[in-house]
Amino acid sequence: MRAANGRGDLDFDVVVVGAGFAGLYALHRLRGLGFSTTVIESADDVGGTWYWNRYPGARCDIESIDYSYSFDPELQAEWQWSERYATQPEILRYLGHVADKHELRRHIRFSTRVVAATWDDDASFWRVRTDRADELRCRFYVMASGCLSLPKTPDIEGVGRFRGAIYHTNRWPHEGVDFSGKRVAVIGTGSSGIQSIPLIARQAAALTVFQRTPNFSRPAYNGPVPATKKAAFDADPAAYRHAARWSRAGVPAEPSLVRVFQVSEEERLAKYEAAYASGDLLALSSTFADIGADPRANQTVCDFMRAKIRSIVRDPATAETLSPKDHFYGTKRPCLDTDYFETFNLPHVGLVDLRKDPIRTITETGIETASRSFAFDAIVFATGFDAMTGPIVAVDIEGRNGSPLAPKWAEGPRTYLGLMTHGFPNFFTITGPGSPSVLSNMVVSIEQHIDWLAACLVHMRAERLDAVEPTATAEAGWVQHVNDCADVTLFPSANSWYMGANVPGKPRVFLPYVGGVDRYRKTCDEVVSRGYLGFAFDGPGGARCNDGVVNRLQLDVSIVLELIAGLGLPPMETMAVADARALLAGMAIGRPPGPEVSDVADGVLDGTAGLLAYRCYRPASPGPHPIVVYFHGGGWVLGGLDSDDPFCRDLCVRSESIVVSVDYRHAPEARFPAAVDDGFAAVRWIAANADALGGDASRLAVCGWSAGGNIAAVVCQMARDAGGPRIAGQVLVNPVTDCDLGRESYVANSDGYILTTALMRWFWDQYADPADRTDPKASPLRARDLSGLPPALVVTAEFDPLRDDGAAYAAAMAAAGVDVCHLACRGQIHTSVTAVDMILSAGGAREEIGAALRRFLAAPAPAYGGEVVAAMRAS
Ligand code: N01
Repeated sequence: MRAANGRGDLDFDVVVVGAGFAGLYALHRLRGLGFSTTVIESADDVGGTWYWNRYPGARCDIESIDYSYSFDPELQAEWQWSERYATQPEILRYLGHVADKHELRRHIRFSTRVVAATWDDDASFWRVRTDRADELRCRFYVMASGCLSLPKTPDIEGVGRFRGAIYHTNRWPHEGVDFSGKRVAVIGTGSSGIQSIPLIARQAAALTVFQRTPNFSRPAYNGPVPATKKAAFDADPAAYRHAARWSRAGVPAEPSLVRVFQVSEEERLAKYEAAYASGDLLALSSTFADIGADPRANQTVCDFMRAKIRSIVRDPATAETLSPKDHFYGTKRPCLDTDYFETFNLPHVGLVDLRKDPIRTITETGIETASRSFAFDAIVFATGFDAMTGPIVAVDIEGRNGSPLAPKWAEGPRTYLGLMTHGFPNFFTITGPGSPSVLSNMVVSIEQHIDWLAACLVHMRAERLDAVEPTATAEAGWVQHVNDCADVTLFPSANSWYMGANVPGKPRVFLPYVGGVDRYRKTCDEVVSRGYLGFAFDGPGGARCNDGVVNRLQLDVSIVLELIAGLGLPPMETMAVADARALLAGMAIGRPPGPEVSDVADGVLDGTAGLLAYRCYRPASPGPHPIVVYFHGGGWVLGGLDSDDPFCRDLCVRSESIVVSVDYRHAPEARFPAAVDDGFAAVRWIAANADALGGDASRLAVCGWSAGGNIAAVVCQMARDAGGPRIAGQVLVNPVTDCDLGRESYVANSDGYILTTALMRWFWDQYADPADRTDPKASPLRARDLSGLPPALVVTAEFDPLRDDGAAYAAAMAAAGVDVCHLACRGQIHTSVTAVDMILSAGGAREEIGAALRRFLAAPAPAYGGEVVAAMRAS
């Protein structure tokens, strides 16, 4: 057979591995577009995961209306699901029906396994070898081999010795198993164990469940397809599918913007009860916006779920054993069940806690734990999979220059968009690592990937291109982005298969992309609209590459920017000053309040032209404490004691210092140099009155953000020139250090990141006459001498017009011999660091700031925030 695309004698344009949901759709779609395509499948029929996982109770846990193809309107209309959550046989029938309807089977090589795939660099094609000793040459090699298709080898001693029957949930006998009258062991309590245990218990004479980690599970409340769901779908299937494609998890749902502690406990519990009663897998984790990221918020769900377990399981000790305590809700995949916990009330069902009584060995007749010996007729392994990367690296794949894939991924998968990997042209992974995949409704993600792939192939055919490959830059950027996104969530804290933690020796890397189906789809579309950003093409049509990195902003920063853009606010610089101040104050309403501190007291101090208000935050530990004098941001025009209150609390806790926030006079009412003169007067007053504040004047630092950073920098210069007070350190967060608005960052980041270049110009106009702006008290970068200044931490943000201001000042101070640390925050904007508990990805920067202040002030490190995570990890 001659391929339709490109040069050379190819057998196929495309070889696809796997005939599950992904392989079947890929085959249909690509053939429909005129690409000669074959599928290689190791099973003897279609179905993929639904072919293999035939254990009792196997069914989907995303509602069947959602967990089904959208590409064929006729199929949607003709196929009616019999249950809300269809059983494995029904889903398998569905896939068989799809294969028949679209005449796919004759293009599938069943009972054939791909063992190797090698890229031929000279001819730009893949040689795909199978266990039938044949070789297929194809332009494109697509692994649609599933994320959970390679069973984990049970790492338990003595498996081979057992003389009874052994079953694996993921390789269940087609003829079924009758456990009647049998003594049965089940090892493993993930989704497969939790679905099968109640049904095995119904048959078996005795069932013993061997549990290593208890899992969060709740009732599926399965039954007929809910009328409301069906009505929503039938009313407009296309609109319904569109909503799914642009949703967070591939199922239509509105994300919550409310945080757990914004509502009363009563309201919170009512929401949890409603989510629990819904029988919807995704409902509970999406009740509040911060469940996936905030340990304390998540604990409320864990507590709720543990109470449910206690209310079902009659024996308190058994209930305790079944209650998950070592991971946050959702960080290991939660389950939906039918009578799972109820099963442990049955007299013939026992539970062994392997944490307390580990398996020593499997014997000829049963299982021996540290303290007991059990006899069984059958052992069921529900021990899971080598997820996501396992099925891919199981094939011997060699890319450019004969480089194998497995070593490249030895420290964790490296992909661009979860679709491709550098050095392996024309090799695609459907729902591969680095894509939403297992965190989403798989069918939606599968269709999205295949549609993207199909469009890419059509593009290449039109442009006469033979080879496509992501660049090293694009891939490195994506890997970073995937990790950055995971790091603001609680996922990395769990020993889950998402982290590769279930397979001994597998690197601990979060495998899927947590940014959401909608954001991911937007990203993939953006890559195409930017000329296939980050992909290099080659072929008779020429070589081309628009190299670059997509999604350079941190995930939570993007979300905040989108929310703000959605408000449609007018630019501040077009407003009257009073209106701009009111707007800023209004935007602070409802934000997270910041951590609790021991004491907050307002007072007044002597400024240069009268009294100034201040707010003093005290830590809980006994004093006297070091003191941090803080100057808020707001372009010398906006802000006050309230505007930066959460950040001051955060500073107080992290630095274990008294923080005194000073309400210096604002422009335009009090123009330059009122703000800096007030700042210096405040530092003098605070140093002189340190005792009364409970502080230690000999350990005093300054900190400021934005225009406040400008004031802090100038105050350090003034104190140096005046011979005191002695300032032990300065922390300048995104400071204004110069009046030159022509720096590169003012151009590159002029708009779109909250602080704009136009707004900075407006601030300067309010604050200082042009003639005054070059005064070092306005532009501290212009000071003739920067030597002798206190040690400094300068924090800058990548997407801030002021980025180069801070960088230039850090460099100039360092050149003058000052001890300077410059912390450049990747993917952050001007407002990130001060957005406490909102921009979680800036938490590391806040910790660095606390550490710098402790260093300057020689205070010991405090316990902060992550202690719940630490406790979880320790347990
Ligand atoms: O596998 P798992 P699964 N000794 O890895 C335990 C999807 N799925 O097949 O947690 C003792 O979740 C292991 O213990 P621990 C779904 O995405 C969906 O159940 O590692 N125990 C764990 O309890 C799911 O998440 C559905 O400490 C050992 C269990 O075995 C994914 O597939 C249905 C052990 C394995 O749980 C995997 O689920 C089924 C040992 N040596 C699956 N090794 C739907 O409803 C492992 N364990 C759609």
